[in-house]
Amino acid sequence: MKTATPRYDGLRLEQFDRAPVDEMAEMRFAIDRRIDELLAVSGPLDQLTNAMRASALSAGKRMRPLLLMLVARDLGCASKALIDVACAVELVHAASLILDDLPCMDDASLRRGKPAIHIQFGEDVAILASVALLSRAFGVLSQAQDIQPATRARLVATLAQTVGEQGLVRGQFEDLHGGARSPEAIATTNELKTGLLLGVAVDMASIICHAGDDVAQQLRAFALAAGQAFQIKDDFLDGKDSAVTGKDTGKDVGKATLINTLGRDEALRRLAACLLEADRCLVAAVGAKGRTRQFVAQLFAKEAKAKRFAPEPAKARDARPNAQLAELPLT
Ligand code: GRG
Repeated sequence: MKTATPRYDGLRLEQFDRAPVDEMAEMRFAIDRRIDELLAVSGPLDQLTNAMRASALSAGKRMRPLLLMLVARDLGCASKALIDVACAVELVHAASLILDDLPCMDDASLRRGKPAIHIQFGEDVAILASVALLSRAFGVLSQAQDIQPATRARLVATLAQTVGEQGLVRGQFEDLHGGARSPEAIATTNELKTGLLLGVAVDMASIICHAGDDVAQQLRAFALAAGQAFQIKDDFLDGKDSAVTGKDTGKDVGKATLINTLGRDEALRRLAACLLEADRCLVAAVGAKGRTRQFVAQLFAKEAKAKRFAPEPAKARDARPNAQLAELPLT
């Protein structure tokens, strides 16, 4: 029996009083500029440094650091530590993408519209660059300014747990070695390899901003649900033209993904249900007018426009993002 697709009202962009596209563009710019500084050339400008910089500074969405900074903003917090902590999370993400693309893992040749790092610099340099980026991330965190030592230690421990044996690494291991498995097992893998890094971004915002336990829990639940939705969206991109996605096409053929296991319609239904849950938790944590909510709405604007995704009366379905928002690189 077919289940009805849940409606996700958080996707109606027009409900926000102002489209702070400049504010988000400024945040992105500040993140890129700070990563550029954090990876400044200290020794010779050799292939290792070039590979680290090419990976971290190439044209990604900066979703994780933006999430951290937007959640902090929604919590009314403007700590000077935020930008460095946000960049540390992005460095971990960059390190993970390098490893993910290696021939022994996903064997991808295209990333963010450019040859993968191992194609540009060789496998040996790619692995070393990944380890160096990971190490740099923890170094940045350990030196974050304007933050109590105990808080800093908590941030380091939280990120270490997220990356390690029970975190991203476990998720990648399951992805490579888990074989055919149930939708629930696939969702668990997705949570480990994608959700946890979004989760840690909002956890770190909660820690720095001294959010109460209830709010922190709702924010984490939001991030994990959004992570599930995002991984399904990412899986859908696998079938799209690489000129549009900047990634290889067809890497998921024969892989245990929710689309391959459940079919496209049911996967889309799950995506909508996860977004609905993410939105409910986010609104419960920081209210309906937050910037994070708008960011999520932008990320999923294309899905919101898909008729099958949110079958509802034409009037309520008018979810066209304004022209400025549509310009953001959100593929
Ligand atoms: C030791 C850091 C480390 C990791 C080891 C390789 C590995 C374990 C994990 C890989 C996990 C991985 C790559 C998951 C995919 C997550 C995902 C959906 C990536 C795409 O994220 P976007 O769309 O990418 O935010 P951009 O390019 O916009 O940054």
